[in-house]
Amino acid sequence: MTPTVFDRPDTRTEALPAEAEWSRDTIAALATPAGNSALAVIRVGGPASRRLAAAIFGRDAERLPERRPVYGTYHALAGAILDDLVWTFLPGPRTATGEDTLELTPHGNPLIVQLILGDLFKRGCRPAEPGEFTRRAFLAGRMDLTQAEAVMDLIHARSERALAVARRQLRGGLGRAVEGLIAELLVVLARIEVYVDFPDEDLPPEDRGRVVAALREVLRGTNRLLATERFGGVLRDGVKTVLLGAPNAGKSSLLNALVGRARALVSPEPGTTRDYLEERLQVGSHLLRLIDTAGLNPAPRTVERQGMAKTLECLVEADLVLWVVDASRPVPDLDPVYAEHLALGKTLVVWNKVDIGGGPPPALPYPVVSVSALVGSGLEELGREIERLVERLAPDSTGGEEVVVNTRHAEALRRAEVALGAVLEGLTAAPAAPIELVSSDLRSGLDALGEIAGRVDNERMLDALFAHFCIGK
Ligand SMILES: Nc1nc2c(ncn2[C@@H]2O[C@H](COP(=O)(O)OP(=O)(O)OP(=O)(O)O)[C@@H](O)[C@H]2O)c(=O)[nH]1
Ligand SMILES: [Mg+2]
Repeated sequence: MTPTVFDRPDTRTEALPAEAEWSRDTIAALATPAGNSALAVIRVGGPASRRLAAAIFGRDAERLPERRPVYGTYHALAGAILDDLVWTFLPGPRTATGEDTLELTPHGNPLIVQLILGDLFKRGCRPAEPGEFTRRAFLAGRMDLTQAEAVMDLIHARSERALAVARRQLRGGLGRAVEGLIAELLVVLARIEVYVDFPDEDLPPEDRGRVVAALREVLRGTNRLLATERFGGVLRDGVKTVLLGAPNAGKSSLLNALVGRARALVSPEPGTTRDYLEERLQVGSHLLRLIDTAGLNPAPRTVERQGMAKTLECLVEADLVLWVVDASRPVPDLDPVYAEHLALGKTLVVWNKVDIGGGPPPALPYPVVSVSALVGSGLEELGREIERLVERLAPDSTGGEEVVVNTRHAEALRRAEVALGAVLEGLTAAPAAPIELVSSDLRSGLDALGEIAGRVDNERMLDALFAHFCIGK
């Protein structure tokens, strides 16, 4: 018996009619920040866009200039002139949302913007919800959910590296990776489903072998994706970098030297920094959250002890540790409580005070960079070394384009993993689990993966997701 290829219906298209009903109104919003600026951008989207453009600019709706900017005068419904501006009419379906779209670029005065928006609402537009334009693009099948999320990542990215990853995701990198796994699982499902209707027949050994091998492959794939979650956090929030070391080693001086101003208190007295403090800075293509901490005193007083407890909290969550060591003094022993968090791939020794320092850097298992926080020497080298280490936190992108998952994707991947693990167990147990059970677990795994790209129609999930967007996007 040859298994037939089982093709799941695409729930996206099934969901469309109802959604189209919901999105039939024409929406309008300011797409640029509120405030005074040279120009502002107002976006109008929906079926009334053509009629609106014609009415506002006194044109024939059937002979509207399309896809090119036109200079015109905005006439409000009441007859007043609101601004001279450039407008562009984009007929659907070849637009971001698939709908007719009108873009207005008035002067960037909040009053003008308010008057124009007020007029548009009087003419029957509705204020757009946050992310509603992108949501319409998603519902129109213009992009999958990972791409919609990438739009927001692109807007909020705070480092070049985060931008690059968002751009790749917008191009569909992550979507393709997940679709690849789904395609493999569909073949597996097809092989299994054939036997659901024939309860007396068991899965032949060669089929079972192939199915098990394919499942293991998919599980490896989900694992690879899950391993990128941490780097996703690094891209989103910055690299949590902790300055660690003995009192007076020069941690605060180094923070100041790196951020280029006297942010932290510095003094020859040990124990100056009591509470940790954080500063953001760009290093190469990365954003660093640099955290200065209380020095590690082997014999601390009460307040110092409290400070050191906070240091430990920071250390546990650190992506990167800069262990600052005073070069003019013997290398201090690190308390094992702290030392155990200095993992090899994420620790850098900063051999500070080389301007007065004695010998060469000691032989330590970590890379060492010689600097003088006071004079400002060695900082470029330190930056390069930091960048090299951060890049090592990036997931291994061999064998394909780099993709990075966010918390929502990871949560779905973990559910897929559990379901597929159950499938594997069911197939390899003796006696094997009933094929209906195996197939039902497999479908749960497929559903979980489908959620990543938004194949599953889940109104509440979409509401929650798009609520984080900006209005006008
Ligand atoms: N010569 C020299 N002195 C330095 C250098 N870096 C820091 N110092 C001095 O070392 C002393 C301590 O510097 P801090 O930056 O306060 O050291 P810290 O590690 O933050 O110390 P705590 O906050 O007490 O843990 C100050 O007097 C600094 O001026 C350096 O590169 N060369
Ligand atoms: Mg300090």
